[in-house]
Amino acid sequence: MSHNDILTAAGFTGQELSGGTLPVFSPIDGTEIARIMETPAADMPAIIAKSQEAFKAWRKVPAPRRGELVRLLGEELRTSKAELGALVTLEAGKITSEGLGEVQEMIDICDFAVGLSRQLYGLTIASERPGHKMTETWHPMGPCGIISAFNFPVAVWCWNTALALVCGDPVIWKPSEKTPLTAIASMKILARAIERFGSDAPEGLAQLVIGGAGLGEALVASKDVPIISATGSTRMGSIVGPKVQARWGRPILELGGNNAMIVAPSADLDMAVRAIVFSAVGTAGQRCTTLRRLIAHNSIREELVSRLTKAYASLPIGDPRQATTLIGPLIDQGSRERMLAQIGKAKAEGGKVHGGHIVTSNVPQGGAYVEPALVEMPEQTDTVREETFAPILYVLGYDTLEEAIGVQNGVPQGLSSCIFTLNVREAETFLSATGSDCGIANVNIGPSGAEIGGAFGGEKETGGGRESGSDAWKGYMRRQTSTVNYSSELPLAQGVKFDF
Ligand code: UN1
Repeated sequence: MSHNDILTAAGFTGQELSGGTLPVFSPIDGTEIARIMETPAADMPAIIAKSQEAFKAWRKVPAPRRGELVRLLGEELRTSKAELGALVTLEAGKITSEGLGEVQEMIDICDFAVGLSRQLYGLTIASERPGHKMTETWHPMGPCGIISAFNFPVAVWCWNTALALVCGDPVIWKPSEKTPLTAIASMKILARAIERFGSDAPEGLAQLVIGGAGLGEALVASKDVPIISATGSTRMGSIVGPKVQARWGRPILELGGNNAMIVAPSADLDMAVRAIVFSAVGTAGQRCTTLRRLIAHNSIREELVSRLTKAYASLPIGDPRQATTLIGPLIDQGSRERMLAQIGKAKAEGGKVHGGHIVTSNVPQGGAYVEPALVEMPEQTDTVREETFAPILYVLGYDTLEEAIGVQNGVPQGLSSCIFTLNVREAETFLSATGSDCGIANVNIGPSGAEIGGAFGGEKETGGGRESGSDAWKGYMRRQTSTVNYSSELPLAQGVKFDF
């Protein structure tokens, strides 16, 4: 499909796509596909005030009824999956299957949140006093600001929005400046769900702001936006986190990853190779969960590298709209320059580089296409410790599992990790308190492509936030502990006497 066909199928009119100030480019060929209107920074106070108004109404709607809106959103997403998936491909450059997969991730989290809307369980707690009852209840928290990145332009919004909505919180979304069209299209899909849902949904329940960092700063600075869920670089998070905390807001941060795989001597190498290739080069290495470090036992390291270089050479690189393509473009030329610069630095540190060249033949001109790089390193250098948002896989060797776990944990980031082994002692050690220090630790599965049912996020410079499944919903609500005295006495806790 041509650029225009994709835009039209996603419901855009010519008028919406022109006359604004924010240029939008397709990474497929670098062409400008729209110039859209930006939200004036001066509008932010009114937008936040509207969200606060919406909160006053939405928190009174029973949670299962709030879940009905999310159910309808899931239904609308099912209907629009092909069109939105294609738009993700056009605007973010993801291959077709991954564009569709991203929309599926939205649908999945909607399903999860619908169930959750009837399960926002609190606790009853044994009171030490006679005739007393203690309970813990979860209440809506208030507007949730969502700052999302280009690489998962819609799924991350949906993780946050589906949970926030069932939890009783309105949302204000500031997407990446590189991917505003997928955001506008997602909001149209949500608008259709709201239309069907009816008047229980207050105006301003979900708002979108389009433009630069100033808009995000307004959300981050406002006491009226108690939750800020931000996905992006560690640099961004190191600014956002402290600012939100300084005004006693709650940051949910999902920042950089530098994800590793340990390949042990007993590993099923055929499976490991498949997992490595998908997680290192899928999404052109632009997932926060992308495999960036391969820690291979020295007895199998050479064989693994030789299998991988062969596999890498066979990967179809090109137009992400073609069904056979596995590696699409990087988001832009700047990204490609950063990749090449990091490869140069790794070389200077003693790295032996396979691949990593610019690709210009058999790809659409104007896009930033690259061969994925495999870089054998003598040790875990400064360059290896940095996250580069591109398909560079550093290969390191090890002799003992303890050493491998040390290397795995020896980076500032702590998002995802995995081990390939058939040895239960090694697997369980890796998952134990002395094993991986990451938020996600897998066995015989790569580090990327997590299901929505688990809590998603990581430690250290990854920011500590959790989104998506498990009990991540608690991050979107406030906890209230209540003690009710149904006796006719007034005993004090801890046996304190205060008679007068
Ligand atoms: C991200 O790259 O910001 O686990 C999110 C994964 C996806 C989500 C990635 N489910 O790779």
